Amino acid sequence: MCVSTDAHPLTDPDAEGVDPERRREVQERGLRRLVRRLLDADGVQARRLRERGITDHRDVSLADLPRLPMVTKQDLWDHYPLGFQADDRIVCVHGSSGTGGRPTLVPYTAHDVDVWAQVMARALAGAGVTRRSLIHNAYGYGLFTGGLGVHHGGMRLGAAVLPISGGMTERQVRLVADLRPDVLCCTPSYAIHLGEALAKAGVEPTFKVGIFGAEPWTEEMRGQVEGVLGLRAFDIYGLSEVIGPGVACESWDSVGMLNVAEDHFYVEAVDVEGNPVPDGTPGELVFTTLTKTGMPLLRYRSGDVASLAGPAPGSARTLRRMSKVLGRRDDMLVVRGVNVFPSEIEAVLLADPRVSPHYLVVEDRRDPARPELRVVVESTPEAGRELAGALRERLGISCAVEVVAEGVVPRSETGKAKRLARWSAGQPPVPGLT
Ligand code: DLL
Repeated sequence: MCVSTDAHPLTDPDAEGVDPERRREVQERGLRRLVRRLLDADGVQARRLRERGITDHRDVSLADLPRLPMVTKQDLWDHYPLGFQADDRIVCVHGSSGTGGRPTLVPYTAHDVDVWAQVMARALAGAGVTRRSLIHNAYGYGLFTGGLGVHHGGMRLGAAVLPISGGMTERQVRLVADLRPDVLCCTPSYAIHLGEALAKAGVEPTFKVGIFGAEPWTEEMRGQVEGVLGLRAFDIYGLSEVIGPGVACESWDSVGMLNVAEDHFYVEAVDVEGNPVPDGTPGELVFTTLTKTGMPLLRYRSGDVASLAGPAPGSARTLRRMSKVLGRRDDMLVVRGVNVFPSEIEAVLLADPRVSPHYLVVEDRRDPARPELRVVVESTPEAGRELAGALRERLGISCAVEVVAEGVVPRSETGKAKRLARWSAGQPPVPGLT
């Protein structure tokens, strides 16, 4: 096994390292081909384009993008199951379980799977994975894109992939001891869980790097993951609608931001009205899939809030970068008129070493006239009192800190961690909360 820490090879120099002006030309051609595919498919997106007077792909340029129509998750739900499919050469379907049990399904052509393998191979290589690596892939395999996304990319890179998937932690501990993998891929919350299980079993972690995503996590959480597993933790971002993991990923030289694979996924950041925000200002990410064929999307509103920036100075990668995701637009809590992202709460909690990384933010709206923000932590009563002060200072509103015993906050062995519960009636989201 071998992780590369001192070289940061570009697996795709023509795409990752090209002069941005030249990339823009490639993107522009990609945009025109996309518009042609959409008009030919004659679906919802074609109708909206025609309504805006666009009947020929040669009419559009990148500069026109802000006035082109957008697609939302609601549109995908309204045309469930496969109303946005634009090609009949489908080889697989993935998706996300989504809120309210409504899945979003995404059909892929062989070409799309090839693009996916390519961007995932890039992402893994940027984090130091080599063809001599063994990847312990504990993202779930199935409809969820995490498991198979890493699988495709790892194999494309020539690394070995252990498709352990999520859950059955005892078996995972056993295989870490027996196979000594150097790369861990899973959600950041499962990384902590696995790290704790390894410590409990007296097994020394063997990982050099970890590539974690699929849920929001802060710099403080990164510190915890690196501490418990003794590895370097990288953030990877993606969403099923666009391709899955691999839309953007940190590399050794990306200075805390994620390189966007913008030759395939053109990114914009917009405000609530859909107007562009300047680099450095948080906005909702909007993606245009320049090369996808199975379910191509023009200006898909992701719901994820992050800021954009140019390439890292001095890096061989010339790609635009995105910050870590601050949260989802619809996860933003508005409590007594103040906007709060759960990630801001996490930053305060995990800055205190007495607090376990397992926590839950509860938006208690049982009395609609007096909504309350409550934070359930596993810690000491003394730390709980101090946290209440620190949270008031950071957020500008007071919230109740509820201290519970270790193990009370529900853990997720598979899937994404649940960090936010909205409580308007019925059973408490954590046992014992009144
Ligand atoms: O979560 C794809 C993925 C798998 C990404 C493995 C990274 C690693 P979905 O299930 O469709 O796809 O969920 C997409 O998850 O819109 C974000 O809200 C959230 N998300 C994904 N990665 C991150 C991240 C996969 N690194 C939704 N940070 C997205 C914060 C993330 N949120």
